Amino acid sequence: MEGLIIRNISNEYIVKNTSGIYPCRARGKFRKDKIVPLVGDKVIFDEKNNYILEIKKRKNHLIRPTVANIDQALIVTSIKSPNLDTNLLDKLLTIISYNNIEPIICFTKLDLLNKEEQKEILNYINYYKKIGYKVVTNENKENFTNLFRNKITVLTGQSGAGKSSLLNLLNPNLKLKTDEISKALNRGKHTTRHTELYELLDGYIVDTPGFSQVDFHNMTKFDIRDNMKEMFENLHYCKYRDCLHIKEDNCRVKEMVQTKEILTSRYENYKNFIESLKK
Ligand SMILES: Nc1nc2c(ncn2[C@@H]2O[C@H](COP(=O)(O)OP(=O)(O)O)[C@@H](O)[C@H]2O)c(=O)[nH]1
Ligand SMILES: [Mg+2]
Ligand SMILES: [Zn+2]
Repeated sequence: MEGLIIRNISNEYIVKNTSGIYPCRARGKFRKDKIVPLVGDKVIFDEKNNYILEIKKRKNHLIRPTVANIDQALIVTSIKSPNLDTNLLDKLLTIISYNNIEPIICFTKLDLLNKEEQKEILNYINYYKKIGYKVVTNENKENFTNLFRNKITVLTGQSGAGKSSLLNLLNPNLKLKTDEISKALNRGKHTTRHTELYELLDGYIVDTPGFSQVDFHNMTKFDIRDNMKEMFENLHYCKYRDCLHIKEDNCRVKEMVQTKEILTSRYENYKNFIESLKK
């Protein structure tokens, strides 16, 4: 049978499909070949002897948390308290795209804005939509209908952004703690860390936030350019085919920054990311 590994504790793998839930072990052959099945793996298994026989080809895998085949990452982004951090948002968007994961931005705390701030923030929200990112807000549950269906989603975003609150909104049975202090107090107790997928709105959510340490790893400046939508999509209008949009003449991106068609903060963050590689 085919199934999905939804949980792993030491050498036991919980495999799930439409017929049920099966605790399985990995075949000895995997250990010999140094292959470790991961939560998120699609597998073929022997349901009578409870053995995983084969692991399907992975489309990606994360190290922390250790999960395979992540479809999308929900970047929970607070716009006030903590204030909107476009540098972190743009960095996450870039790194997540580079990992073949579709990023989705979820803006939170819109209710804390006054009229003037609302206008300013709407400008950002609309910009990210316009350049083609999926954008939602946590203002109501309906915004998430179908968003998770048949997908594996990992949550990310700075602490205090509203990740736990969002999950509680989407599934009140979860009753996750929403204040950081109690989380910090609990940390010491859970010595055996394990990753789990849990069901939410006809899909799966990874139980641990991802991308908590964000750096560009072994990405090149071209990887950064090609994983920021407008830096990549306008490249073919630039004079040079390998234009990095920095010192080159006849650069379409730089023109668009001048005319404000590209958000200043996006371009500044882009330059800052490229610069940070040199260190
Ligand atoms: N006003 C307002 N507060 C929020 C919203 N979302 C979360 N919070 C609050 O922000 C704090 C941090 O939220 P939490 O879910 O623990 O953030 P996490 O660290 O990302 O899991 C909590 O006090 C929440 O009640 C929102 O949309 N509006
Ligand atoms: Mg939390
Ligand atoms: Zn250019």
